[in-house]
Amino acid sequence: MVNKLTILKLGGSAITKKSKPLTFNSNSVHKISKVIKKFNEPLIIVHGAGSFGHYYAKRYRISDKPTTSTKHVVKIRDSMQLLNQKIVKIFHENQVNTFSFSPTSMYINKKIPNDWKKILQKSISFDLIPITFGDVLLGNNGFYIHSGDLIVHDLCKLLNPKRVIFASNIDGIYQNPDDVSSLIPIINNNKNNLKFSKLNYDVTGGIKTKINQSLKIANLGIDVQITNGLNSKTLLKALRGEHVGTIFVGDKM
Ligand code: IP8
Repeated sequence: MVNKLTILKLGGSAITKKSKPLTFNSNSVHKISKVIKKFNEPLIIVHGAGSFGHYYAKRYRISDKPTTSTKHVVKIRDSMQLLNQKIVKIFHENQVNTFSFSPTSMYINKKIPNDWKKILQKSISFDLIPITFGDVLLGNNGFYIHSGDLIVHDLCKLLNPKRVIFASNIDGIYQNPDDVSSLIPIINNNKNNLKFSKLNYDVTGGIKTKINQSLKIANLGIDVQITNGLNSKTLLKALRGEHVGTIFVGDKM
């Protein structure tokens, strides 16, 4: 069962309106849930924070340094739980049965303990889709932001899925983001055919992180596909293993 598993990361840009604080994209989540309904294979979903958690993380300037402020922690946690509830509610309305886990319950000392392998596999064997999300976690120096992308990487180490899909609001990785014809179809990790320095991206943007995480997962021997979660057709194709967007070919280093 395990190697049939797909992990889907729903980026914040596919589930919230990123430019408007605390604004949920219910239309998009309805469409995504209909795609998932058609995909009858073992699945785990991790979702991002979008204009919910990231709004507060930026406002309180704790995106990359821990906080000890209870007010900050409460605001972020509340916003992420609210976002998760909104997503799960729409999934359930569309008969996509999920089982939601808070990352605070999954992590001990920045790791997901092995026992979670059984818990997740068992949930999947009951035809449930485990769902979790980027959140604020307790570390040694206070609470810190833990991205859903890192959770995907940790789940890959634990469960060795056959494929990871990152669905956001872009069709894939472009050599030049202003030129739609420059989409990179395949990134072969070992051949290092991706030259970061040549990519015309703002290094502080989310794409650079996405590329780094995708490379790390591909290094575990798992294929990673970047696709557009706002496009139902390509999302379903990606889930079914058809080549859309950009594929990072899994290859153990
Ligand atoms: O959107 C970030 O998760 P991401 C989590 O997956 C918070 O990077 C709370 C900002």
